[in-house]
Amino acid sequence: MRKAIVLLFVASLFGLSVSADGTWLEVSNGGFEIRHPSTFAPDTWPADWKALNMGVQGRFCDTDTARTGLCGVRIFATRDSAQTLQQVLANLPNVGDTIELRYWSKWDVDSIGGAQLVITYTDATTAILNLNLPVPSGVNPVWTEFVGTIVVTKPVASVTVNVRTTRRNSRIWFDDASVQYLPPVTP
Ligand SMILES: [Ca+2]
Repeated sequence: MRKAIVLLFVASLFGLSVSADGTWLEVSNGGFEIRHPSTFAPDTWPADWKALNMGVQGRFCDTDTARTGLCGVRIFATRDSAQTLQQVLANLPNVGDTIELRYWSKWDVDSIGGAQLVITYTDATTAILNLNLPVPSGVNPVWTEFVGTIVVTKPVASVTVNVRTTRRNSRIWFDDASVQYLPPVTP
């Protein structure tokens, strides 16, 4: 029991997440608590996430962005195209597993976006789970949780998580993104 508590404490220190049953979740730095080691300015990007097509007005880790811990992330769209933080997951699920994607978000007026899970199978086909904000969304200043699941039907080559916004001048805040692989329930 004490070991579990220490593990939880260490995990929270490093921004990792542990599910209620103590298993490790698949997203690294899903709480956005760890800054990229090469960064030097206060508004640069979180570790383990790759910024794609990102405008300079995104914001990482300040009192404006955190739902839990000290940090979250805000994406400010400067173009009408997807602006994304992306992470390719290190572990792969098995055939028959259910993948559960969760994140928390709040957003500015007319934001379009959310989180997306992209599964690429070894036969080169893909399955995509989109957890988008309600549209038209208006303003939602309250942190809101989104949860979605998808079942793995074939051997998997890669799993990628994207958090993104796609409309110019929209702002979306993210925190506590997680992915869990849930094995089939045996009777
Ligand atoms: Ca956080």
